Amino acid sequence: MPPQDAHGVLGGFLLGSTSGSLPDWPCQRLRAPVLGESDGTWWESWLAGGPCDSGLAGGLRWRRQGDLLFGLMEVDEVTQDTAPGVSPLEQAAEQAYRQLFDLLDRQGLPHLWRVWNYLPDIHGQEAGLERYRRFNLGRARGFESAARSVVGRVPAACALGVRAGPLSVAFLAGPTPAVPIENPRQVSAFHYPQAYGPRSPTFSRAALVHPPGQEWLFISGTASIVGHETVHPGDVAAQCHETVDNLEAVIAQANARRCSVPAFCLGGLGLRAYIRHASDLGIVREVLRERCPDAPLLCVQADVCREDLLVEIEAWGSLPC
Ligand code: 3EB
Repeated sequence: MPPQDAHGVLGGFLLGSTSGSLPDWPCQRLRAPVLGESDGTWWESWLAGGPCDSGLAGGLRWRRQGDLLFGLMEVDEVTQDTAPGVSPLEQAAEQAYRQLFDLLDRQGLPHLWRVWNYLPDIHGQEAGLERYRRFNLGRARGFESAARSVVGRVPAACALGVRAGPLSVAFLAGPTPAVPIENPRQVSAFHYPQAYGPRSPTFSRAALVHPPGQEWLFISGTASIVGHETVHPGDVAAQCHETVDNLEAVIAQANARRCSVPAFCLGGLGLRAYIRHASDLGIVREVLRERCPDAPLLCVQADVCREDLLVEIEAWGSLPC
């Protein structure tokens, strides 16, 4: 059953299988198997805590409570009328981000805090380029057409391959800039060399954001990358340890910039792990049980955006401030 709240739900996610109908709030549906949960279905929602405004604009569904906005844009690639030399996915990504930024401007909430990107067949080829790289081309163009920077002040994000469905982009935005956080162990993704595609991915390693009286930390999808290179190819346990080292490095950077009195720590964050091979679930859980036994963990089967990455972990936490 979709979660309900007396004051309403701002938006959220449905992961795994469902036969029922979708709720009336914007719900990002991930066609990705939930691993190790008994009925294979997982709901997550952002509670609104008060009356919401909502709307539908050019296929983008949104809901707003106070100065917090959740939106969901799903773009069917097959209905794309593409310009010459632009692939359908690239066009879909550009369109999704254009509409997203249009909405932010209309709502007077210009700051994009966190984006969740999902697409089918992420490693497939489209017009001679891997689809994830096509997505990066379209995303970067969407940022630029809305006069947003593609380096530095960019949101926290994830981008994963799922089994089916449209290009799906969900987001949270607010009235204040996010404080972007980078990882000193890694080259910033927006500065990845051309070897990873003609346009770099547009995300920061984490973002600190400040709803009234609170400080939220969004850590982007984090993987076994040091510098710009994948380390420990083929070794899921070692990739998991390296990923946790990266998460800890990002948390340390975030803590140096935080305003809350208590510090963020890994055990106090909620984790979502994307696992390429469902058969690796046991190993991933074992490493995470050893490194951060207190952190709530949801595991999902999905394709991480480099073929040699076996696992990716994202995190979210909140403190009073
Ligand atoms: C990486 O560190 C792994 O394209 O939005 C992580 C988080 C990754 C976000 C994105 C990609 C994205 O490069 C992949």
